[in-house]
Amino acid sequence: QLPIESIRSLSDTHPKPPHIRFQYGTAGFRTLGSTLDSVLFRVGVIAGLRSKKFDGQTIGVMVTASHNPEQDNGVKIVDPRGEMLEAAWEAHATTLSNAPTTNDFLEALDALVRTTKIDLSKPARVVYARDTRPSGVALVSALEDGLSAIGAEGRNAGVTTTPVLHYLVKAINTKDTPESYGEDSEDGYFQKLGSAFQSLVSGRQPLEPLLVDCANGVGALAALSLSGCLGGSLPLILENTAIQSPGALNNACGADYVKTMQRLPPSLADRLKPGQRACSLDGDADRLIYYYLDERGIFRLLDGDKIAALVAAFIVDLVKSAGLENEVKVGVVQTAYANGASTKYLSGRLPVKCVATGVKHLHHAAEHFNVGVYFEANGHGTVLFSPATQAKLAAHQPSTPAQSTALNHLMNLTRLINQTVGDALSDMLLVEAVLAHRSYTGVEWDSLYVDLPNRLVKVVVQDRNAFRTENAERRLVSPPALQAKIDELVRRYDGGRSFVRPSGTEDVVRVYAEAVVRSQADELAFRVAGLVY
Ligand code: NG1
Ligand code: ZN
Repeated sequence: QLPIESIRSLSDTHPKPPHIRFQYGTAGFRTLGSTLDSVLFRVGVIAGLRSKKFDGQTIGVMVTASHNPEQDNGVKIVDPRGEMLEAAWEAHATTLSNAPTTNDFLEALDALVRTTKIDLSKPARVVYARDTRPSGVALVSALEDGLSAIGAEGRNAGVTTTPVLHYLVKAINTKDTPESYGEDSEDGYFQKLGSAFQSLVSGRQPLEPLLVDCANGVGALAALSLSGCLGGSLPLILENTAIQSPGALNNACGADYVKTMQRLPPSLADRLKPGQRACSLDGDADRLIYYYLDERGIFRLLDGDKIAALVAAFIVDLVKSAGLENEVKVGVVQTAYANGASTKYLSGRLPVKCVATGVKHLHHAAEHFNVGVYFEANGHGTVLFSPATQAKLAAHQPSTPAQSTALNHLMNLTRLINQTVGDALSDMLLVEAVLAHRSYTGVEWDSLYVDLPNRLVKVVVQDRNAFRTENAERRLVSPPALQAKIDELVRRYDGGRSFVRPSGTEDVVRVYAEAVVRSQADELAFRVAGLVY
């Protein structure tokens, strides 16, 4: 039986605001923080039920709105293996969050328990965390009310990054098992990353200091803890660490700003010396964008596609050096936003798959490779080593010292890389390890291929649901005839490519365009936007 009275009395203190429709989208619930009280309460109850469904395994809840402005907030649920919530439950979460009254909420809960056959006598455990947004404090206490309403045991992981929360979920659920993922604490995670990184770079030329733009968010705290676990192997210069300054979060800084504006955060203008590497995290530290100033002081972007190219080529070489090239196949997963030049570069070397936007899709596609490298152009991604591949690495008997070294590096990569979700800090160490091995500066890395100039614009439309796509979102099927008009325009641009899709996180339609010449990419984007409007 559902604890109806306890849910009822607490639910009444977290009423759903009328006239707002919530949606569990690609990044969970995400909107103005001040409207999310009832959603957090209900997510607490849902997470408790989800845990019961998994026989008391721990479920994660992360309170964040990532790269969005400070006044926004959001919440997402993490499944027992540290992965995103299963799609069917996204729909349940949407339904439950929109029940107008407490009675409707109780009825919907009852229906969920029956249709998904939840055994309510099972225990429920939930670990939760938040980013540095001021609205997070009250939202966490609404979440805690939801947990106590359903009788779930809560563990507060405090203020930390999204990927740390994912890690904790997996570490807690594998604790004391042969698959143990590591110690279930933030410090345990950073120790694990730090030791894998130090093994990977030991004996190499020491790395030049790296400038890290922390977006004035939780990444500032995490990067500081991490740097304490690196044993001086990588000096970090932390910038934009003002987590207490109202309005500073993601404001004119952070990975999303740098990628979208294709420019340096103004706050770094006097900080970055030509040739020096720098990177930006986003507000919950799961996205990473690199950049540098060339010898003329011109800003050069090293985005998620460049990270994928750097990392995939490195892993392919290690696999070959370890004598495993016939047994371990490396593949790359991208979305339509990947720069055309990156797709060309990669597909000449490896299998490359294109999937719909959203980490979930990339992650699932990457699981089909022995080693799946996935990065969104915006800097969100990671590398997955399949369980069979990890077993193969562990069992492989190297026949030369060179094979043994390469094998060791591969094993350290499996420890350095967060296998549950993209992590800006783990990815940063990955990039730095590859640069150290290759003796690359930003310039050499950048020259793997030359990006096609591109432009991404948002268009506010009456109804973004009128826009439906096919072929991994590269073509529109509706509104009718619009795709034919886009095709007609694209044909007129040298190296032109453009596509239109509805955003899953904002009430807009996105238009992407690229072409051989900068001005043409801009023009194409704005003309396609004109067709959409
Ligand atoms: P939408 O709003 O669906 O385009 C954005 C990003 C995605 C992904 C999600 C989740 C772009 C063009 N889109 O999705 O890649 O990161 O947010 O955060 O960058
Ligand atoms: Zn993020």
